[in-house]
Amino acid sequence: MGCGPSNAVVQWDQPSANNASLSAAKMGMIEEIPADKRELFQQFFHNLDKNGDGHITLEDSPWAAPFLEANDIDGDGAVSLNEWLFIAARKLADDPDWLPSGTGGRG
Ligand SMILES: [Ca+2]
Ligand SMILES: [Ca+2]
Repeated sequence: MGCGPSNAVVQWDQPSANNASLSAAKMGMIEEIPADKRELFQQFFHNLDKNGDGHITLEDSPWAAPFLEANDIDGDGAVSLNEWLFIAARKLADDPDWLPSGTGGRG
């Protein structure tokens, strides 16, 4: 009868093949981010990703330029969620209380 074959669920928060530009070691650092902070970082990322395509690029906003410079590990002109989480993990390793500041300036 009417059995619809629709199981296509996109799991953006799982490291997937086309988002795996980071080495296993780097992914390991991401794994070590405490769950609550990780959620916060993901939220931060998605706030910055204005067009919601899963990458921070200049298309999202002019402020993205310095963000790209600081966080674009593989130099492809976009910061993926994994890249951002890795940077965040590195910051956390230095300072366990580190939090991303300001989401796009004041005013
Ligand atoms: Ca974007
Ligand atoms: Ca990149």
